Amino acid sequence: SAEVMSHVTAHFGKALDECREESGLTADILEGFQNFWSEDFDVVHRELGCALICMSNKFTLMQEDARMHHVNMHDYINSFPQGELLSTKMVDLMHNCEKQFDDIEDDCTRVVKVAACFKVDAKKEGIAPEVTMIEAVLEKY
Ligand code: BOM
Repeated sequence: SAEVMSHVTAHFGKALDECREESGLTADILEGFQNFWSEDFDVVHRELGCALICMSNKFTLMQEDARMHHVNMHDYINSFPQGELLSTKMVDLMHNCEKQFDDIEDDCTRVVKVAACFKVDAKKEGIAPEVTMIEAVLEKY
């Protein structure tokens, strides 16, 4: 559900500050990670891909090849309130997107394409949160 996704996004997004320097993702491009879900934010910057790799590595959600670690991602999502409602769906959606861009060699470029695909598909599935929903739970993490 979108409610569960708001918790996952709020928690995952806390790692952004630790990853800004090495990724080059400025506040000018993305001020807070909750804005990833905004209609007004285009998921296009290579720096965001680099940041997502760095953030994922803080929680061991990726393998060495910068592809999703399926078991760890499933467990991570399950750790949130009602996470079991979303974990299998989210892993499936992400993997489906990964397969579509598997030919892109540059890790940061590929991951931002996967993230853009995931945003579109999550909206289609009705599990994309509103920015205000994320902001309402940011203080819990
Ligand atoms: O092949 C790379 C797989 C990882 C792609 C990362 C996509 C992340 C989308 C960004 C939205 C995140 C919302 C919640 C955090 C999920 C970890």
